Amino acid sequence: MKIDILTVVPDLLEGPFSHSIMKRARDKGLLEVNLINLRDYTPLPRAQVDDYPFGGGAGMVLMIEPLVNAIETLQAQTPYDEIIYMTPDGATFNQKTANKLSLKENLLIICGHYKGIDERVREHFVTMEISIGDYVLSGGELAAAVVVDAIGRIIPGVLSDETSALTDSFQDNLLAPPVYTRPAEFRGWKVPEVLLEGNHRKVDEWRHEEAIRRTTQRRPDLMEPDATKAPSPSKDR
Ligand code: 6GU
Repeated sequence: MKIDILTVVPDLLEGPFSHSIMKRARDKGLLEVNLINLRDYTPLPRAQVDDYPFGGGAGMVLMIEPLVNAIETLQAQTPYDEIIYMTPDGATFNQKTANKLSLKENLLIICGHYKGIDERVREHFVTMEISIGDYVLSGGELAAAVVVDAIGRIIPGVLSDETSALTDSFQDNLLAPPVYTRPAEFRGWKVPEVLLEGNHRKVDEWRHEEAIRRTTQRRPDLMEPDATKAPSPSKDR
């Protein structure tokens, strides 16, 4: 899978995909992430990419010319399945959307900055608009990092234990159960006995019960009949 990310601050995105699981996905050739600097595509002097909003008001707007020049140049090389614009007024990102996007071949992600991008780019090029939650970030880059991480880790073959993404929180509308590792006792605090007994059926049962208990306590909204359509779960595991 290839993900191209169009941004005015590519430096912000160098870090997130160069470590841990994302690094492994890229090293294995399962995920290609390209950072594309919008400033390389402006026809304007001094690498200008933003301008004042028509009608006045605070903040700057990313201009249509560099954006369209970049998008069309990239489109000539890659048939994108989706052109995604990261924006707080987009649809809230969740596991279901991550699962769906992880099956695509080529994605282009556009990161807005300042006040956003010229609306005509959204009308004529963008196919999907994503927010990562109800708060405002100073740009789409950190949100794009979140989305690419969530997608990248579930690409088949990325996780060494193939089943481990399936047991994540949210994959079955349940939060994940508690986990423990050695030592079995620390300061008198003991690991649940069932995990030490080696009975895999009993372990599975215990984990399922704990997942239900945890979800009922913390996120009862996920347990509702329609939970697949629930607004984005915001808590990790
Ligand atoms: Cl995608 N962008 C910005 N700028 N702020 C956000 C967001 C995106 N999602 C939540 N807040």
